[in-house]
Amino acid sequence: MEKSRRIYDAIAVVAFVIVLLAVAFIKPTYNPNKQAEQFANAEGAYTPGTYTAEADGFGGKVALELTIGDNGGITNAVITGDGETPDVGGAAIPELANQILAAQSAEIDGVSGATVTSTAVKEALAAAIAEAGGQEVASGPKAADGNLFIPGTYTGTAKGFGGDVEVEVEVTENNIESLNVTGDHETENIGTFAVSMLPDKILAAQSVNVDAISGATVTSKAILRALQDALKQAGCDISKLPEAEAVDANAPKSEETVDADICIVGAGGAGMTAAIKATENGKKVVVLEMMPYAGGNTTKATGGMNAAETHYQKEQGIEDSVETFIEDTMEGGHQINNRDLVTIMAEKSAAAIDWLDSIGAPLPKVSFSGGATNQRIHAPEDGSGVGAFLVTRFLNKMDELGINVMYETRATDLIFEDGAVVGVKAEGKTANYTINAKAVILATGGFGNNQDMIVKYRSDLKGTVSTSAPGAMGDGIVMAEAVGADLVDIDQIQLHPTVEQGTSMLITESVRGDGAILVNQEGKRFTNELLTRDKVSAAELEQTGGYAYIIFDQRLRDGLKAIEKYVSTGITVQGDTIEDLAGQIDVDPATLAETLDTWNKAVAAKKDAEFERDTGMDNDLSVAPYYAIKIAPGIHHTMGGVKIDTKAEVIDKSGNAIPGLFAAGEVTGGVHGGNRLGGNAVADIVIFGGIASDSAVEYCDK
Ligand code: MEZ
Repeated sequence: MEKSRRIYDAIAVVAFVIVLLAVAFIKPTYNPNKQAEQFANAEGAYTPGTYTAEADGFGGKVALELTIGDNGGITNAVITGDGETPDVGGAAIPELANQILAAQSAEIDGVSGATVTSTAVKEALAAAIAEAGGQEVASGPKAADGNLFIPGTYTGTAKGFGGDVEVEVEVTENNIESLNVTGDHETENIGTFAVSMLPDKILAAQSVNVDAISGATVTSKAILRALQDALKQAGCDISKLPEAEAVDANAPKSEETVDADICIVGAGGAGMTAAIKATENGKKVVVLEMMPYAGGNTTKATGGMNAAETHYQKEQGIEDSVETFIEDTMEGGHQINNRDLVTIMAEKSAAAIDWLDSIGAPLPKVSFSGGATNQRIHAPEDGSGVGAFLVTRFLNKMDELGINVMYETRATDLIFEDGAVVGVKAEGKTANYTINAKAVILATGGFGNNQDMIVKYRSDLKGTVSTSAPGAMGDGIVMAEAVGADLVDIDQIQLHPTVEQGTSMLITESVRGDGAILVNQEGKRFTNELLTRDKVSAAELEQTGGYAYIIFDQRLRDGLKAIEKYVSTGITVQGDTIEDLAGQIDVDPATLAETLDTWNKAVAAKKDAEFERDTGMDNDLSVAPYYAIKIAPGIHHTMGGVKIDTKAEVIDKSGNAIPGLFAAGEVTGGVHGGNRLGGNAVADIVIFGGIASDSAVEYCDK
């Protein structure tokens, strides 16, 4: 008896210890059914069933199938997004599904570095939950019967492209009276257009059911989500708001004719420069723009504009010469550039900087960019992105001159009669246009956003992310070819080495020009960071995983306003110490600390024994906090295009100028050869935009 009691006691002690160990060591597993059960007990459960919704992701539609169990909680979330970048958005999908199950609501955090995919999932989730009779509506305030809203002013927020977007809406019982949208971190001249254009569409529709502003989808959708948030607070049942007006794609369009001296196709930097100059020279211009806003790829330009022998360089004691500019550009372009075009660009560059001064667009900050022997890239004083800065000023000047831009009007064909171009055919939303013009300037940009053309000319780049604006569809190249234009270097497509892959955001070369370094996943530098882009991109692709981190410090951030955008977009990792930063990016802390130490010594000695970098070494990286952005190469510039001569006349396959047809900017080939130098795109658009304009004016006067 005594013996069996002792055995009992021993078994009890062992069992107790096992239970204790189990409690201490077995991690509680996440149980969606349990969560759903808890949720079902909350007021206003979802309606059981399966709900599907989709939204635009990075590479196509992202679809969500949400299952609400019998108990009213979310029991399953299946996300598909075959077009998402595999290592970024694609990799984030399982985590996003887990977040939905854990949150049991539309409030998920998203995955940092996969912003676009996360935004799409959030959007689809909000729609699916709204359809499932989300608890927010059921348990929130309710407008009186027969009314849409509880009168008052309400504020809603949602995550946009660069940070929070806020909507303040004033409503009466059944009307949206006014709307105030703020989105200070949205991309200037892209997202900011949605901020200024969408409120009118919303007021006209009296609904959240309006189309996004094309090309500014992320910001548009954030505005609509923030509006929904505010209207729900106003007791609105969103499903009662007017549906979007059905657009009849087959509705007949009117046929309109417009007469002009010069028709400019494309309102990017080259087109706007040409329009301003031609108008100042007394010509009637019509500008066609396929997007709902101007700017094109110029809006995306960040670093600056190359120019030699400028008054800014002279005032700052920077020695440079037109000859060095030419040689750097030829060398960077693998000597296949058209030397005559390069020469005229370099020769006219200082005057172009003066012209920008004259229209209130000064670029006084001069620094280094890849492949440049001297400090030559000119940027706005505070280091903000050059493109948005110029587009704003070009638009102001065009307003002042009364230049008419026909937005959302896509040129389809050149009108070619008796061997000369005499106009353009275009399609608008409600009308087809015949633009009769004495001369036409093609300024349609490159084809970096047209996957079919990328694959046609460079199948190896299929699926590569692109920094190009949505309008970079190559239309000008196709139209010019149809009237016999010759093409040059059409397979020369530039990869920019520092592109954040989740957002396709370009991390400007100026970050390296101002002193940043690149390290691989092993925490080591692997190249001279300021070699030409083709070389740096190639070196990156050889590293583990084909990516790298760009590393900089607080001093560098303070001197370059463009960086604020990267921080507000959430793609930047910040560490109080180098070791802290290393831990966050999963790099060995001691190795990263040693890399920074070696680099700082090289900066002090002005000698980089490892990779012979000799530019962008004015400051070391020693002021905490420290920053990293994970980057890899992305398509940035299509260097080939329509063949032109030094008068920007388009050349046909027999080597003759096509009468009446001129071209400038990324639609052309020959200026940049096999690799464009950073800062030469803005030089190209301003200088050749001006040349095309002068030549077209002269042609009209003949
Ligand atoms: O000219 C460019 O493409 C450029 C300077 C880009 C950048 O890195 O900012």
